Amino acid sequence: MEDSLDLLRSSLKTARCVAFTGAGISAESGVPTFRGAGGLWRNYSPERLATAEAFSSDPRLVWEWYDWLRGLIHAAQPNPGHLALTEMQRRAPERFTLVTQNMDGLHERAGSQDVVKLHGDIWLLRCTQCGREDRNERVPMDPLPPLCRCGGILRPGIVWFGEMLPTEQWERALEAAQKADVFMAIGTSVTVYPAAGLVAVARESGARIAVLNPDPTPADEFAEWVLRGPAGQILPRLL
Ligand code: BJW
Ligand code: ZN
Repeated sequence: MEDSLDLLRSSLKTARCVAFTGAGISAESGVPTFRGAGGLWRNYSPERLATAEAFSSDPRLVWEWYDWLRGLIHAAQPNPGHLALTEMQRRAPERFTLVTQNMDGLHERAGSQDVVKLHGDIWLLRCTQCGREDRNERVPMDPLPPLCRCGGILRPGIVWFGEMLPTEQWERALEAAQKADVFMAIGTSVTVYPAAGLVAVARESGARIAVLNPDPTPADEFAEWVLRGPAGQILPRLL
């Protein structure tokens, strides 16, 4: 592990780098991951809560879930993993792109800039009737479901299963993956597409892959560096 860390650290000094993060980077902030031990979806089924169909059939039930999650995220703080990525970007902004699947906003709260957000933002609300989008950080939300000034029901501005990723964000992520020399998959199970496909895009475009995760992932077989452990401990050691 030490050797791997040293080699990756020295490659990062000159490489064009993409940090591709998932729920695992926020685990040490107390935000549960989706899958795996302690994952949210061991007890709650994604089909019941994370689709547009579930939302239109029972918006209040789905909102009760996200209201709970917003409360939990609101109380959380960025951890040393988020802060290390902010520092990497600060040192070489022209060579560094942060692409996240997370909707919790902890990267921004850690000071990261221009974060490419593939799965939306839990603090953005979008009207299902007029499309108006507003930032809303109220915790807890009242009433549930929240209503737009046009009377339409507001939904969280996140990407549910079966929905398209935001086009501009996806294109930025693709371009960054294609241009990367080093692509780090951090705290993600690399199972949800199309985001997970960025690892293969980067690799086919010539990037060297690093995986930072306490558990195995499907990206490990392509990886030059597999660093097993919590992101909050590994990332600061790459600085
Ligand atoms: C640590 C740690 C520590 C723990 N340190 N690590 C191609 C092939 C197959 C399927 C599809 C495909 N294309 C599309 C699909 C369907 C679907 C999909 O991918 N399904 C798969 C599950 C099979 N994809 C979609 O539907 C996407 N849309 C789409 O493709 O549109 C086109 C289309 C339109 C119409 C019809 C068909 C296609 C949209 C995907 C949206 C995902 N949204 C969610 C949020 C749900 C709502 C909510 O938030 O409640 O995004 S799902 C959920 O998973 C969330 C995450 O961003 C995403 C990824 O999860 P992530 O981040 O990897 O977390 P975990 O929990 O899986 O893993 C955590 C990891 O951390 C683990 O590995 C731990 O070991 C590790 N860890 N502690 C570091 N301290
Ligand atoms: Zn509206």
